[in-house]
Amino acid sequence: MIWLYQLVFYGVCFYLAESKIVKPRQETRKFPDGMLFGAATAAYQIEGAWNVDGKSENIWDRLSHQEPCVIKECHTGDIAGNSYYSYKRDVEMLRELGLDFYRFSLSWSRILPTSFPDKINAKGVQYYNNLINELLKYNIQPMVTLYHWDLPQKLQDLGGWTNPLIIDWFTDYSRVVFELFGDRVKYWFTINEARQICYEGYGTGGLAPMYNISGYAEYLCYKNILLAHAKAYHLYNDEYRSKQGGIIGIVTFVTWYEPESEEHSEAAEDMRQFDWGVYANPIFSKKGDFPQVMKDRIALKSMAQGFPRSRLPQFTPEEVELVKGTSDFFGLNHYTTSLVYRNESVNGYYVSPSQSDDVGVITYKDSSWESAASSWLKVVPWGLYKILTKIREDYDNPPIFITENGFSTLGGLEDDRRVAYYRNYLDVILDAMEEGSDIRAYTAWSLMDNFEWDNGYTERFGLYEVDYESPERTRTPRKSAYVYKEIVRTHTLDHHYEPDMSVPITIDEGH
Ligand code: PNW
Repeated sequence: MIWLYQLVFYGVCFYLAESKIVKPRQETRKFPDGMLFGAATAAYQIEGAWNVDGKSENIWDRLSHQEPCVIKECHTGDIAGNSYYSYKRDVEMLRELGLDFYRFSLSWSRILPTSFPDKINAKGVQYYNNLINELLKYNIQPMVTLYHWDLPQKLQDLGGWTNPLIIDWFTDYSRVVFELFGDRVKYWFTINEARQICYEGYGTGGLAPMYNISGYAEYLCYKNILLAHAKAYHLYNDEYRSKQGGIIGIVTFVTWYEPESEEHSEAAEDMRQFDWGVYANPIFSKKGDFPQVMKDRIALKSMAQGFPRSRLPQFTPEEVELVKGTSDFFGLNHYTTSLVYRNESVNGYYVSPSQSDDVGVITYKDSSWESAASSWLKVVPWGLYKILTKIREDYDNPPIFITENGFSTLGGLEDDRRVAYYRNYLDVILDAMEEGSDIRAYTAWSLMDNFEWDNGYTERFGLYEVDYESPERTRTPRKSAYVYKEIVRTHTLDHHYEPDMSVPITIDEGH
């Protein structure tokens, strides 16, 4: 009789596991040995020293000094995390965590104060040489972003990313950077989050330079930024790759858009294409070019609105070829998920023309989803799983570098909700890997608290807390730092590991 019960019991367990109703989440799961773990920051968010040693003004300096102030609590990046002076402590933190790499960005206006290569600022270069050499001394790979939002102000005065000349300006800057640092830097990211630069910077006014010219300016930016990226890629590929031996790609901000219900699945796909397919399709798809739905929709609307041509500029066939395939990996920044439903009618809800009107959907977050301190950041791990699956299927399973993922709080060392966020997102990364996704690297955003753009220092993303009251901007590890360290050390995800925070975090042997 017992055997019959046992048979039924195991049968039920097997059914539940197979049907994924119950996922065996309690076991400890292992990452492959070769998987790289790191943490990220960006120049303007941590460096400070905004006007010393020859650095010139960039668009975030200008914006944060504007009066009346537009940044929360009138914060600026003038001192930020003071990393221009504290970079040795930053590297020490990376060693404490036992990380394989550090993703940081270069300040264009620190290296080229005129914006152009006529003058190279030796002191700015020295800072990055010091940082890179300090990292390499401890076997930590520098992964370097050329552009993380801090455009030299002079180039903005000339139209910034809406002026096609920026394709050359960015390529010239890239050449300087490959020449200066390429002997030691083997991982390059051209552009961080073109979506935020173009759509938030020129379309909706959320980020510097805070233009509000949606339906037009961001579309100019999309084309220019893709071409600038592609030219920098080809420059590296043709002139530096063989002698320097690194890899290079772009970093795309990917939100998962889930249809509110089955009938809105086309609306959700439209939104994905307008939001990030706009960068991924030209680079990673077989056909290249902007997504067809964008080309068709914007052309149609433009005609109806009385424009003589589409507001979305076209790529020539040569440009399509130039952009296609220009990333050695998919650099993926991911934080959150939104719900979508179709809404064709503008009815005063959206101005027309605008990108929102062009895409014709409404997005929102489920009120039951757990929220971070950032209002846009809701905890939805299955969204990342769906993204990883879609990238694998749509773009022929490219190698993926997760270049950012993280959670914001209002501060405090006991950051259990950040710990849970990391564990739950890493769990779905393992799910996707088991199903064939080629994920090579994972990057926590952020190594430490930093200037969270228009939110100043109010929202905290750091594994290390920064004390903005202390002149040296003292850094203290949070619970998440202890937990991340253990994940990296063991290459294992153990949901039950509890660190002893009374023991100081120290550098393990070999780091
Ligand atoms: C990314 N949003 O930015 C950036 O790469 C980082 O510099 C930034 O600190 C980090 O994510 C955390 O925000 C975003 O409002 C900023 O949707 C805002 C949004 C998305 C990404």
